[in-house]
Amino acid sequence: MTILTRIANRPDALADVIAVIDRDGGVIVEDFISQETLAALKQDLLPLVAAVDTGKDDFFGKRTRRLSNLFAHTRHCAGIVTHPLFLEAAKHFICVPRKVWSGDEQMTSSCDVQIGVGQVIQIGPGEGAQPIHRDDGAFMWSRSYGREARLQIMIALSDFTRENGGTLVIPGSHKWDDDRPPVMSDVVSTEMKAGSALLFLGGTFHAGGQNRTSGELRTGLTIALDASNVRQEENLYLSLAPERVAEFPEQVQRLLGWSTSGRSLGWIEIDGIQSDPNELLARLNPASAAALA
Ligand SMILES: O=C(O)CCC(=O)C(=O)O
Ligand SMILES: [Fe+2]
Repeated sequence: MTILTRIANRPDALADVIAVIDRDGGVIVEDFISQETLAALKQDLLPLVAAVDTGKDDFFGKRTRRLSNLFAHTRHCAGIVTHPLFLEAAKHFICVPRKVWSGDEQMTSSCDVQIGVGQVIQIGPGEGAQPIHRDDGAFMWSRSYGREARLQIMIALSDFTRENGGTLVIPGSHKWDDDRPPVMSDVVSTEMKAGSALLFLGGTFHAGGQNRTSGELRTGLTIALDASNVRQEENLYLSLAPERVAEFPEQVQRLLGWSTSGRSLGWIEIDGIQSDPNELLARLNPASAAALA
């Protein structure tokens, strides 16, 4: 396959969207947002993106800017996460019931979906291709589970082209086993107009593309809907005030969840950088700051 399948944004398109994602691991939905929403998102977010620093390594991109915490900056993401072609497709792939035992009773258990991350990703001229990866690698998800933990959307805020770094996708790779490596010769570029969107599974190999242009910014807005069971049982972020957490030794703070898992889960954006949340506590509690230093 050399191009991704495109589907028009119509209310009756859900079955087609699901069928193509099931087959290819990803699909382009054309005109996913209206031109008014596109303009409003750009107005709210692009000045903030311009103000953040670029990434510091090849994964985050030394010529790539990322703005997180999107719901703090704009109201226009609400219609994205509730759009039926995204939300219902996410539920279809993620909220697959399974049987669990409670005493001698076998019951059906399921999960919901929740927002796992939201980011504007702006790839600047001269940026190389990101290493090809599966985003559910952060959850240590395995293909052997036979189920998905994430459906992600990448909305084009600028046009996405092969030259400016349109997201690279390996169609069908959500069905590969854990040992099969991704290779560049299998990728296809996501080419779509501003306002259109790529939907892809957490198990689909993909990467930010190389920006070979001399002056074009490739700007995308991505949001992940994730399995809501991938979380702490007790919501300690709400039940303990940060000031209370800061009173404990750093080791306990981290056990309470104020930490990252690997480098990709549990981070908080501080000064435009995806940071260890323990840094926030360190600011509340100088003793903990000394321990971190
Ligand atoms: O910017 C893109 O097209 C994809 C970025 C990505 O996959 C990531 O940062 O995990
Ligand atoms: Fe990714």
